[in-house]
Amino acid sequence: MVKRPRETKIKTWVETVLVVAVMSVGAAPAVAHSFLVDATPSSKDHVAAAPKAIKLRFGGGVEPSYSTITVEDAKGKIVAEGATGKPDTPRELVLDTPKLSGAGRHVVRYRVLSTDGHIAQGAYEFFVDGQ
Ligand SMILES: [Cu+2]
Repeated sequence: MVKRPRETKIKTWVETVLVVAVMSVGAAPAVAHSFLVDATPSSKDHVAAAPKAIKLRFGGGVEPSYSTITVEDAKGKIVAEGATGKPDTPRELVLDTPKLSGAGRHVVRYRVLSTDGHIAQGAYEFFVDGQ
């Protein structure tokens, strides 16, 4: 009879963990992971000239010092890398691209640390039509 209360306790603990796990899964869509919600230029955009900066906006706060954005030009060469943020816009990251030039398909890749501890990463393309 010494074992009984302990078994009950463990069972209760397991049940609690399961309930919390199920709740977490159910609540997942409501939790604002820092997915990309907007970008300038945006995915599939056609712009007349190479942009001087890439701006990404996420669904939640991001940590600039643990985040990276890169841009590849039409030749696949990385022409800019980094990410800066401002305290008053915690969901935005900017990559200055002063050396970006030339027409064609450009690829933006990002890997960011969300303030909730998750990593969000992805890539999209945009097109420079002119020049
Ligand atoms: Cu998250």
